[in-house]
Amino acid sequence: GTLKKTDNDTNPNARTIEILQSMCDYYTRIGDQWRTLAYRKGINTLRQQTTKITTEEEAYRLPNIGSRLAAKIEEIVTTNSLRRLDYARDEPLDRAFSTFLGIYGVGNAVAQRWLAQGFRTLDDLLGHADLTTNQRLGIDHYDDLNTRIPRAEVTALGAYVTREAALIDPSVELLIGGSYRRGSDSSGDIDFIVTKKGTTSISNDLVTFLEELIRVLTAKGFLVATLAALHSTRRPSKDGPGSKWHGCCVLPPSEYAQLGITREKPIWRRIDFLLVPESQYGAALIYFTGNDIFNRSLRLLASKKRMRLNQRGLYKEVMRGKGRAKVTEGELVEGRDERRIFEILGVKWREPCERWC
Ligand code: DCP
Ligand code: MG
Ligand code: MN
Repeated sequence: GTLKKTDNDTNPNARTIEILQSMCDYYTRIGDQWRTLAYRKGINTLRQQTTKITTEEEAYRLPNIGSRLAAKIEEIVTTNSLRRLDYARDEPLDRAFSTFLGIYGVGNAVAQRWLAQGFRTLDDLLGHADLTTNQRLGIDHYDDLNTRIPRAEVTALGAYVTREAALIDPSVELLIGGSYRRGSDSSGDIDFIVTKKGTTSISNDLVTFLEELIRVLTAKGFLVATLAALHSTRRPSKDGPGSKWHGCCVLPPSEYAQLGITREKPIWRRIDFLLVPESQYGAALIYFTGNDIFNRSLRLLASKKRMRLNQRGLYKEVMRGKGRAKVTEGELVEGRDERRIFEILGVKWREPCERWC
C-alpha cells in the first residue's frame, strides 16, 4: 500500500521526529546543506518505522542513519530533548543568524552582512538597516510567512483562485502542485501550475490571462503583495516571456468562518504561479510536485541513462564530457505526459504522495 508520510501523532517516533526536524530546520537556516540532507533522510526513515526506536544500536541498523544521528535519537528518547538544539537556541549569534534567515528571500550573504553590521534582532533591522521592499515585507509579516498553511486552508485558497480564473478564461487549467499535491497535511505555500490546451510555448494568451487574474485578485483584496512580478522573471532566451509570479494572499473573513476558524485579522500566505505550455506540462508537473530530493534523484537517474530531465522536458542523447558536463543539448523525447516520462526513464510510476524522497 501507499504510505502517506505526513506529520502525525500516531507515529511511535513522532516526538523524536519533531526534535530532529527542529535540528534540520536549524541546519537549513544556517545553510548547512550536507547536514540538512542527512537529517531529512534520517527523518524519512524514522517516519516509515512502525515501532518506537529507542536505542542507538537499533537506530544505526536502519537505512540512512549514521552513528551520530543514531546517538542523537537515543539522547532524545532518554532525555526528551537534544543538548545540541538547546545550545543552538542559546548562542546569541546563531540565534540572530537563524532569525534573519527566516526573513523571506534572505540568504546567507545578507544575514552575515547584517551580523557584521551589528544587527541582532528584527527591530534592529527595522530601525537601522537598509532594507529592500521585499525584506521589509518579510519582516512585517515574519510570523505569518513562517507559519505552515493547514491543508483545508490551501484547499479554500485554491478554490477561490480557481473560481476567479474560470470567470476570466474557462479553458485555462489550474492545479495546485508542491507539497499539497503530495498529500501533505500542511504547506509552506500554494504552488499553482497554470496551463492551456494546445499551447506549445508560453503564448501571449497565457501571459495575458495571468496578468488579468492577478489584477482581479488584487482588486478583490485577495492578493496583498507582489514578491516577484511576471516581467521581472523574463528570461527570453530560455523560458520565453516571464513565466512565474510570486506573492502573498489572504482568504476573505467569510471564508475563514466557513472553515470554522475565527481570526482577528487574516494571515498572509505565500502563493506562486507557474505558467506552463501544455507541451511541457508533464515535466513541469514532476518538477513542481517535488519534493526537491525526489527531483534530484530523477535527474541523476536521467543523466546516468544519457538523458536530461528539467522542468521543460526529458531530452535524450546528451553528450557529456568530464564530470558529467553537458556537451550538447539533446533532443526532446517527452514533455507533455508525466507518466510517459517515468516510463521512458524506466522507473515505476510513483503517485505524488509517494514522492517524499
Ligand atoms: N523545487 C525543486 N528544487 C528547489 C525548489 C523547488 O525541485 N530548490 C520544486 C520541488 C518542490 C516544488 O518545486 O516540491 C515547489 O517548491 P516549494 O518550495 O514550494 O516546496 P514544497 O511545495 O515541496 O514544500 P512547501 O510545503 O514547503 O511549500
Ligand atoms: Mg510549496
Ligand atoms: Mn513554492
